[in-house]
Amino acid sequence: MPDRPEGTAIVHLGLGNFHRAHQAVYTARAMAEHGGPWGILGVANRSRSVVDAMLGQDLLYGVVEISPTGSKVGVPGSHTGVMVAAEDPEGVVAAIADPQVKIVTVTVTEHGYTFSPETGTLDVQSTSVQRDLADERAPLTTIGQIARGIALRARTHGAPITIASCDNVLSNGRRTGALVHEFLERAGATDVLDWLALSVQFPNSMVDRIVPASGDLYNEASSSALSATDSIAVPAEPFTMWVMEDLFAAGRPSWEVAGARFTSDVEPFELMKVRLLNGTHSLIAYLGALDGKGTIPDSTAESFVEGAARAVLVDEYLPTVPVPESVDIDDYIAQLFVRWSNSALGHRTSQVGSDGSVKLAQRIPAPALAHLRNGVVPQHLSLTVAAYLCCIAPPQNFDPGPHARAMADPARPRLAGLADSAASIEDFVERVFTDGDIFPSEIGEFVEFVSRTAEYVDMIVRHGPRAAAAEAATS
Ligand code: CS2
Repeated sequence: MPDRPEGTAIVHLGLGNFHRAHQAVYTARAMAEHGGPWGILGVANRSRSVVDAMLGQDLLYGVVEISPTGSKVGVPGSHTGVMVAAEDPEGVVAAIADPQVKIVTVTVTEHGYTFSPETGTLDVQSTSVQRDLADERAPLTTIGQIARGIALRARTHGAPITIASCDNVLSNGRRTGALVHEFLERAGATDVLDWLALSVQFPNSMVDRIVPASGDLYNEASSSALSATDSIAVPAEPFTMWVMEDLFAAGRPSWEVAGARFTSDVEPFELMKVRLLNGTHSLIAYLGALDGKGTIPDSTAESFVEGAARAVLVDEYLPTVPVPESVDIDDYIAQLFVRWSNSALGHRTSQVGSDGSVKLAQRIPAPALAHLRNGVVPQHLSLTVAAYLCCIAPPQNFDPGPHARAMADPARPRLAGLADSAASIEDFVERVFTDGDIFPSEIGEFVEFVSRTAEYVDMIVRHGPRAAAAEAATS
């Protein structure tokens, strides 16, 4: 079993599987090698389940690394405490303001940043954002918690701190910094803005590891490897990557001993990952789900899905990515297909397809606009949007199947409203681009992209995803 960390210098917001199989593992290795006070206070947003289980397991759990040739279990042991933000928001603010804390890491998914996908600024239409702006005591949004914690730090001791976003949001650090700044300004906390500029760093980062949902199978594997009951084992693929800017206001663990890379220019890594991996992942999930497939490997095994994935990746995403010099792109792409085919991992299409309204905003608009401005309609990006709409807001009389129905998405009611009141599929798709609050309005101005997307929706509804993918392949 790992040694207990020497202190708690990290607060982590978002105690989900990804954090537990990624940052927690890098931090444990760094502490095993070099020691340090880098224990993690893990903050779950709402749910008690992982928190209770961790408390019952001495804060330990197994990471079950799964490859088609077998699995191995590791125990990171980097947590020193756990709590639920919704039950104790003041406690979260106090933890961020604690002078011993040097870093706040964040994995709250794209959805957790409460920004408008259309404008990229704070979503002031959201009632939780409005509430957090008006009442400084018990913030419930992540940006509100960080902003209030930072303000308390500034007004009490002023020790510097780093806020490290680890989500698949482009320029995640800079974006978080801008949202925190905007929050403090709107909340009238302008007295702390100078301190914020001087004493808080928001490094950009690219994070990567496929981490499916937990399950009994993994708990059993972990429990038998550890000879102790583990009810919250995290499954993960062997591949893992973390590239970040070395901008830490108050030091950091030596994450490089676990393979993390530090660079002054993370953007090419972010673009490569968010477009080639995540963008293509979305298309695989939506086409696969519409074809009745429950998992990403089962979907990728269908040649029409594999073909569409390759086309969107190579022909439409890749030309928009400045490939980092240190990356052999052919290897990287080959590895992606191997990772997506890891059938032992069983990553669900419903998991990757969830929250598409916020994920697609990171993945589609910039590459689509790059092609559209060159006079080219990117067929597979259009197909991605169409397949997404068929899954989340299916036209009447179209059943997208159980895997699409299992996808969670905050935009479901809004899109369903647009679908119900639309005069036709074309009218619906037009309104998604103009009133859907998913894509920047500029995309909707390219009428050929909008009408192509409507044609793909129509094709999926009438003839299924295979026919739509065949059409995209020949267009
Ligand atoms: C996936 C990601 O759910 C999704 O949208 O594309 O969670 C993906 O598995 C990770 O980003 C891999 O690092």
